[in-house]
Amino acid sequence: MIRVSKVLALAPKGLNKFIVTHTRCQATKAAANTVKTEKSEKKSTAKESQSFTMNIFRGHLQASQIFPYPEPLSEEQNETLKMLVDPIEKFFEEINDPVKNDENGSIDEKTLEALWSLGAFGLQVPQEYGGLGLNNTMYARCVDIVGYNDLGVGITLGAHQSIGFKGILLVGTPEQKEKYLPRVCDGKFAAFCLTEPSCGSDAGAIRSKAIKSKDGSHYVLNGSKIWISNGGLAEIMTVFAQVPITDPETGKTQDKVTAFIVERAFGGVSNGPPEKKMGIKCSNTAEVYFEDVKIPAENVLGGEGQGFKVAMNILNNGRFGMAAAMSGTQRYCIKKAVDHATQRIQFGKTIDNYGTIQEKIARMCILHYVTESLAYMISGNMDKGSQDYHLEAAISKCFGSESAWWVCDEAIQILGGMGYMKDTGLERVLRDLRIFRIFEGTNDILRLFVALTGIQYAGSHLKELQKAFRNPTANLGLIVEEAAKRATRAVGLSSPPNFIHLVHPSLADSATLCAKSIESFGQAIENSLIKYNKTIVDEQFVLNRLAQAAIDTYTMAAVLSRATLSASKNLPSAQHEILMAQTWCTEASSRVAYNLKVVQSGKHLDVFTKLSKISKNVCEAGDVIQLNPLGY
Ligand code: MYA
Repeated sequence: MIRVSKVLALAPKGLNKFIVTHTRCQATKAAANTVKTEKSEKKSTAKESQSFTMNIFRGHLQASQIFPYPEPLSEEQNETLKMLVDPIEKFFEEINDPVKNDENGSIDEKTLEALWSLGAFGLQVPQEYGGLGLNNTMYARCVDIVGYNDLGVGITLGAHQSIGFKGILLVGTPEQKEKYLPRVCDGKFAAFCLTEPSCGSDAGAIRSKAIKSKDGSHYVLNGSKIWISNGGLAEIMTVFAQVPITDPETGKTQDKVTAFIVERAFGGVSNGPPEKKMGIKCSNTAEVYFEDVKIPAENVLGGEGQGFKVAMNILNNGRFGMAAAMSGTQRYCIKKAVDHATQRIQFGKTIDNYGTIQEKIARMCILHYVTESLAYMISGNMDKGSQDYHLEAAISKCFGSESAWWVCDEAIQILGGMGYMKDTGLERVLRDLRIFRIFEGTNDILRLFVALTGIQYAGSHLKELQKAFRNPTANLGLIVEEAAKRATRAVGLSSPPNFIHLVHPSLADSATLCAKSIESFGQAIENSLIKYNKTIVDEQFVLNRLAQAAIDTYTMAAVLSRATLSASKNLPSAQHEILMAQTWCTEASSRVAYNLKVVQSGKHLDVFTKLSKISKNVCEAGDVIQLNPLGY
């Protein structure tokens, strides 16, 4: 169960009173003018975030990570990347065989060796440690190619560097980097060992335990992990375990998750056989066991008791890579579908002439465009030093994995019977894709994460308002600003956060739709907070729809930014991109409006109650309730 640990406590009554009083008595224009002069007085204690998504929970537009669309590569970096793209593509054309990998359930030595010698296992490791030193954008481009060609190989690469040793890169000490990074670039596989039978989505529920020796020189680790990608291959692992830690002030001892760098060579590390899976079969997935493993104290990663944060950091940091891979996979599926649709003649015409197929192809291409825009927007922002990208990264993982699933499914539909045949290649991709909605944080958990983190942010702002009312003279600016906002909203004169000046003129209407979504989203969040207060954390039917509205709103902003950049550069694809962005914004904004209506309408809330009851009935019975119409 997700907890929102920070206080969401609001004063709904106080807030309501405030809304009523101020909407009645304020002249909107005068109030708005006062806001401008008083703004400087505003004292904010809530942590301000640069994240677009976080801010829409307050109904604010924070465009600094949206406009302009990031272009973080220098000329030199572009050149380096181009030199790398060719050999990677050549590797997939000439050496790697995804069909053979899938059938064998492994990648042969020659293929792995080719990947090691390309430097593909150390893409982001600084050159001083033997890696290629790529930034996130360059990494995204490489992963995009991998996703196009072979997701199983992608997982072998990704489990190694996106999560396996990422902790060392992010929070390792200079000594840890010095010792381990050269090895993980030179033939030693890494793995990320978090999941246990008792700990899937609930990452804090780890049972593996590490006890510190009396002299403090080492820890002894016992426990086991399941479904570890590269678990049977890894020599170096990031392992999470509970460590009993005594608070020097209270003397109380508590288990706290701690991250360790564990070498197989320490002894006591073993693994089970490779798991038999639906897809990504060539990647190795295994249980890993730790029996009295002696870990030197200097192998604690990120500080004793800091393991949960280290794990979240690693996962947050790598999620954009998933979107980049999913973008490549979608491109592969689209290519297959288009090749077929433009050649297959039915009823006297190639099938791409029919509206049904046209709608499928257009929607596939738009989903791909959105996914690609997210992946490179997030990696670009990270490269520019952004720290506030967690919600966006989670969104990109959900969006990319769901889009890829849908795009692959539609590609199979376009190919008809041919799509269902193994030889066409889409059947393998569909199997490979299924796990992407599950691992690295299930999409369901990530949606709740997005909704609750955003709500917490909005809640902290409302709490600040509540505080401001206790001392109105000292907080006049904040109060007047809020009053003006509410007053204009109440009389229907509110102006949504306007950003048409940031987009290409042909996208002005789409930007207005996005802006309206931001405004009504902020309002819906506030209403939900006032209605549910702290119990919002238990309203998952509502939270999922709020998360969906956040996803739609962020994706609108991302494509508006990218299409604007393409238009400003006069790219040959600009008009096509504008078409896709316009179409996406029209449909996404309608979905936002619908989802926000749903969470605020009694009729729909009643549907949630009914759905919950249906599920409870069935779960109590352990099976569907009704007999079939024949009664036996
Ligand atoms: S690896 C295993 C994947 N497992 C997961 O991802 C676990 C999912 N669970 C979670 O993320 C958390 O437990 C949730 C937190 C979200 C449920 N960022 O009380 P809390 C802070 C930053 O709410 P919980 C795999 O699958 C929070 O603010 N901070 O915690 C390998 C609070 O802070 P404070 C966060 O109830 C697959 C504290 O933590 C985050 O447990 C192989 C406690 O919060 C966050 N996200 O709920 C893939 N969450 O104490 C290969 C919480 O300060 C890779 N917090 O208030 C391939 C990739 C490359 C692709 C290549 C292919 C070609």
